[in-house]
Amino acid sequence: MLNLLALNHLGWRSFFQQQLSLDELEECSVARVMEHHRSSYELMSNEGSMPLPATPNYPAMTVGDWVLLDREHRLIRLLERQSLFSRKAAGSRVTAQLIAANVDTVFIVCSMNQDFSLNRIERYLALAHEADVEPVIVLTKADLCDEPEQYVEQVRQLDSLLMVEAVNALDISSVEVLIPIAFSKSFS
Ligand SMILES: Nc1nc2c(ncn2[C@@H]2O[C@H](COP(=O)(O)OP(=O)(O)O)[C@@H](O)[C@H]2O)c(=O)[nH]1
Ligand SMILES: [Mg+2]
Repeated sequence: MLNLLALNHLGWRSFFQQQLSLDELEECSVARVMEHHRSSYELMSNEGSMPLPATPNYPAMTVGDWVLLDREHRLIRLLERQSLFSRKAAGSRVTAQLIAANVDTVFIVCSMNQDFSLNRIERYLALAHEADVEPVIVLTKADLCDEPEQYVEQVRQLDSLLMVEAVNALDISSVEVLIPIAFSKSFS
């Protein structure tokens, strides 16, 4: 039987649970891919971490993926992803290189000084949208900047619904505003 409380902390959601049959809920276990090595994956489940040796017939998996395992911790199947960051592999037109799966929120960080670039923020926003991941723009060095509002306004012009936070990254009480945003998708 799945220990849902522990799994929720690993990012388990109803979206994944709905992919399991009642028998699978009773008989199997689920785990999340934490690391991807050359010949194995490192998984985390509510029983702790465990290696999964890679075999050629496995589907392509990446960090963040959820897998269904049998009692002997063998792979039954890869669960459908809620989101996926990938890029075209170098030198290949067809193979995608998987970067991370099932990310809820991505923070796009840019400092409010001469390095500030609306174009760069837009490029990252496009990647987030392509991946189906909620973007949050984090503008740093608010303490060194005369008019942080002016930068926030520029970003808002891209998309009025976009979440934008101006912070002093060196001040915990300032960065704290990001905590509820990071966890807003948990337990849903
Ligand atoms: N005062 C202040 N310093 C910061 C802030 N964010 C980063 N730094 C410092 O700036 C330096 C470069 O940090 P980094 O995060 O790479 O910022 P970047 O300049 O945008 O690349 C480091 O010494 C950080 O400690 C901030 O919000 N306020
Ligand atoms: Mg830097």
